[in-house]
Amino acid sequence: MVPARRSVRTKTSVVNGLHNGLAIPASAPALPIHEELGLSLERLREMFETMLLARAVDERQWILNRQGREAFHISCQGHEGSGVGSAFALDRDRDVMVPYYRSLAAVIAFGVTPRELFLSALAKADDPMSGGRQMPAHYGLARARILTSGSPVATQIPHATGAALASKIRGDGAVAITYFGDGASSKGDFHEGLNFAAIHKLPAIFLCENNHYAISVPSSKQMAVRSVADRAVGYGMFGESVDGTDTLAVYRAVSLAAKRARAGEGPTLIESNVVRLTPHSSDDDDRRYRPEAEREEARHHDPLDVFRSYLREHRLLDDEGEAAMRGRIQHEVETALEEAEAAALPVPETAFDQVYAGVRMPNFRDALRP
Ligand SMILES: Cc1ncc(C[n+]2csc(CCOP(=O)(O)OP(=O)(O)O)c2C)c(N)n1
Repeated sequence: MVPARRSVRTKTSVVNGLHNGLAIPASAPALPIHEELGLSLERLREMFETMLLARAVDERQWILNRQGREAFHISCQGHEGSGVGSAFALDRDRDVMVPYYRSLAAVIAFGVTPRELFLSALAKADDPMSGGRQMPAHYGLARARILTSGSPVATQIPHATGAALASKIRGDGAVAITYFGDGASSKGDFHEGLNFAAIHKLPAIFLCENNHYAISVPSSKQMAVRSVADRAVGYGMFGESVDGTDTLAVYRAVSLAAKRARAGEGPTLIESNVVRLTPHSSDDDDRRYRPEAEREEARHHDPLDVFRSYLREHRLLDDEGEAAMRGRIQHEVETALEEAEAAALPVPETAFDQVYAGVRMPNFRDALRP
């Protein structure tokens, strides 16, 4: 199954009388999309470089996993355009991100560094996400305004609603965005989080990255609606379905959602149709449940290729520019990994620190000493 190449607005937009589209008169000459969106050349290149960096970190993590150095990996490959397009549409000095395990590109765009990501992947003591206590890909960093993640699917959705409520109470103009998959949209947390946010007109953006699978379960087996965005009408909020392999389409949808949120018009549900270019995680084999033709088709919708083609077509990127980006990224990833590998592992006696208040880890080494 490949992502639907469509942009659907649900009936909610009509019900709420909301307008989703830039106010360009029909007679105006068509501008390139990035100009219409007000994106500078520098910003576009930054977006592309962030996508390339996310892919490079991700690919290195697969190698670390296969070498037995990283316990587990869950990939963002195919989700980079959605992560970067959405994060760049927000204000990272003000807004709050509530990510999920495929949000590697989004968290990099919000300021998490490759060194921090490798410290976390290798469960080192200086891992700023959890000091080596969480599994890899459980992102969270106060400095970058990223809420910590839990493992149960969809629990981050009501957390984002809470962050949006806090913003409304404080009146600080912050928007909370949360990311999740199509499978998560069938959980109770999704219903509770969206319902509450819509009732209270909270500044929240619910971004469903629909890669059309929940591990091995195709989306047709877990929802009867055509699009996750169709569910928005049931909550009385704006809903939109976009091609999530198109970075600029996601940028546009999230920019408009943020504008509505800051104007007090409430939350938005966006379905971002992406591709999953890898198995669900390092621990399954998707050849057991996905036909090869379908996996091959997904590779033709790689968001990196989609964005590169756009930049090339508009002469915004040449061979030299791309080679320079790739060189910088290779150096950054190598250096970050070297530093993370040289860093210390957590001391066993600290295992309960920050996990249970007032509980000390028994000193097993002394206890087991003959
Ligand atoms: C409550 C709960 N049930 C099951 C799991 C195991 N699990 C981890 S990821 C996942 C699939 C989620 O699929 P989806 O929401 O579509 O996201 P995707 O991985 O496709 O991006 C499942 C079932 C879990 N972590 N939590």
